[in-house]
Amino acid sequence: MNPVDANSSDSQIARGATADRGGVVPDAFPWQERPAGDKAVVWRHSGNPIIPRNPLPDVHGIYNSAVVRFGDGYAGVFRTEGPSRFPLLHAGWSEDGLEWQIEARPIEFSNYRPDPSHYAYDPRVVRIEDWFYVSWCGGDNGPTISLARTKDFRAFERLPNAFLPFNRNGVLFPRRINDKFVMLSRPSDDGHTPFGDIYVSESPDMVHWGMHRLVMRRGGDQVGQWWQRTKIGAGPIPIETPDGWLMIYHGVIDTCNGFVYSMGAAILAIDDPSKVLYRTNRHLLTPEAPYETTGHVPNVVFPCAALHEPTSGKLAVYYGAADTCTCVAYCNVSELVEFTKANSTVF
Ligand code: BMA
Repeated sequence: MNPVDANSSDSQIARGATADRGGVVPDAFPWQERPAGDKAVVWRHSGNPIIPRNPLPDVHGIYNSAVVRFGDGYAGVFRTEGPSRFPLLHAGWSEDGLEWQIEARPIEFSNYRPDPSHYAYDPRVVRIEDWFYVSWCGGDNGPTISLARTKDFRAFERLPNAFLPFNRNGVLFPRRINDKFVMLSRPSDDGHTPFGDIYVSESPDMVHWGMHRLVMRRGGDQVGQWWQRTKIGAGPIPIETPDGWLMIYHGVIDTCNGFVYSMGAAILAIDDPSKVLYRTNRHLLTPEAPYETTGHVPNVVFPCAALHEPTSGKLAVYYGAADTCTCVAYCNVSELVEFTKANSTVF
């Protein structure tokens, strides 16, 4: 079904992963200090991309992917594309969060009848109670939010799709809120959607979803900003802070030369994430590095995951660059919260 798995059955090391690991701290949390003289609230890993072009035989790109802590290290679900350009999900493993071993075969789901038309991309992964849940954009008569769960990243069980087509960027919160599972999503169309606002929905059981509410709209023209005027979508799993849920998201401007995807942040009320308390009125990271401006789709910074070390506040954000490779950027959670509060326009 997928050319990715045509030639091999063994796991393989994603080639070229980070030669530069000078800043990695001994507990193997992926981290580098902010470069001297750099005042930005978010800074790039110096060995980006951590998963470069052509990382595996018959895979020309791994990007927009999700990672979590697992055991003594990390596990993840990765978006791969080979010569068919048909996106599928592969599991992967890492000891340090930077050098990844990606399974050569796509994930096979139980409780699911494989369908060669069902594409899968832009996964997010979160641990809630005893399970790791995976949400992604699944093609099922159009893009919608698909769900699965796993305990070991080897056996994955499909759950029903959460929503009707068309929807993208399904992002679960890491715990129940008011006793309900909660998910952000972005209703869309069947193409390269030229619009999109973030909504929140709830479920008692990860199967039945409802109570859909608007969280925040695209826009910004009326308040003097354009970087998120065309569409927005939630990125990594929201992070719980004393000020609220820190939601990193992507914002898009449509230019005469196509979409430009940047990274921003918002803070949502802890007990009611449909309430936006703060929202950055400037982007945190925008395509500037060569691997972000050049690739299969130029000018894309697309965050899908973050690893958080609560004691130090270190945050490693994983993002797809130019729909071609996987990158990391760093920040400190309390600095990012303060920046978001100090540079906020809620509209
Ligand atoms: C979105 C999704 C993402 C992609 C982005 C930029 O609509 O398809 O997977 O990174 O466009 O091409």
